[in-house]
Amino acid sequence: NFGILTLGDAMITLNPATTGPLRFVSAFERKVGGAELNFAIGCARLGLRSKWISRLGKDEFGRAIYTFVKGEGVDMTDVAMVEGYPTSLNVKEIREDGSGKTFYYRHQSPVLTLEPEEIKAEMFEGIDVVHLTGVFLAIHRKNMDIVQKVISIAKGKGIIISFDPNIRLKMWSIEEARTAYHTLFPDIDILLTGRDEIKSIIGSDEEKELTSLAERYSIGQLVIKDGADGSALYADGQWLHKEAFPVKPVDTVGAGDGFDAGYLYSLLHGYGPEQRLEFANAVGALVTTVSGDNEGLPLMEEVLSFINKEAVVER
Ligand code: KDG
Repeated sequence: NFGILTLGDAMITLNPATTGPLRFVSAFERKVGGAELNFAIGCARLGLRSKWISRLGKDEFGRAIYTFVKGEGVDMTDVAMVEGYPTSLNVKEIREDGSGKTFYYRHQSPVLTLEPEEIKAEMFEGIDVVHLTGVFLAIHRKNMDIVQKVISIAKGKGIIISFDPNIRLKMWSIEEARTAYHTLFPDIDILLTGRDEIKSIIGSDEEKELTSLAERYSIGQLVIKDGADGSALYADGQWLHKEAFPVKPVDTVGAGDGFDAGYLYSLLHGYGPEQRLEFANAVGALVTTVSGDNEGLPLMEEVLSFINKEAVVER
């Protein structure tokens, strides 16, 4: 079986019980979130060996996340619980159309205790893809050193490097984000990014500009996530588009993480370019049909029956 590795912060997500502006919401459901963690869970549900490097607070919320993630079958060998840093918190606001806003309480994130020296070659055993995202980079400037250590070990072992900018302008400025992304682009094999996101990074989402980004940095696969408009891939000198599956979204948060998991799963399993986009679109679409950042991440059989429009026997 194939193995993927990612690293990043986890959060307790407080999901509003009602839609509308947060200041009028008085009841919440306690859930779990974090972009890289959602991705790791998505990979595990699809059946990949999924490893997540992280730090959690040594507190009740940290314990809740630990148990939940372990239950999802994610390899947590390199997740430690640390004193003095509370587990991060994310309070969500959800509007009637499923779109959302995020309010972070993560200024003292436990991942701040992670040091580059703790990243060791043996953590990469059996790993085929390393998936990094901009959220981890946005937490603290020093995380760039950790990411570069990860990349240098991975490259030495011939591991594929995948990157999702996952821009979070509540956590850093567009200028800081751009500088960090451009530092990493030369090392990236697969770039998975949202259309609006890449537009804010390079100033355009025109095919010509996107092509020259991929060519300039030798990014072998540039994947554009376009939500309800599907997705596109630039690889081997060609563009390919795939339409989205029509769904009624209830919560779009986490769909991009699911898409990434679906794309990398299908790549590792030898799917062709069009099938990769179709599979990733399906995973992303399914995520939006369930409330929560990762509850909608599908099992393999759910993706297949969704794509093949099979009737599911419920009782
Ligand atoms: O991609 C989904 C994540 O954004 C969510 O689970 C939590 O905002 C979050 C983050 O920064 O990881």
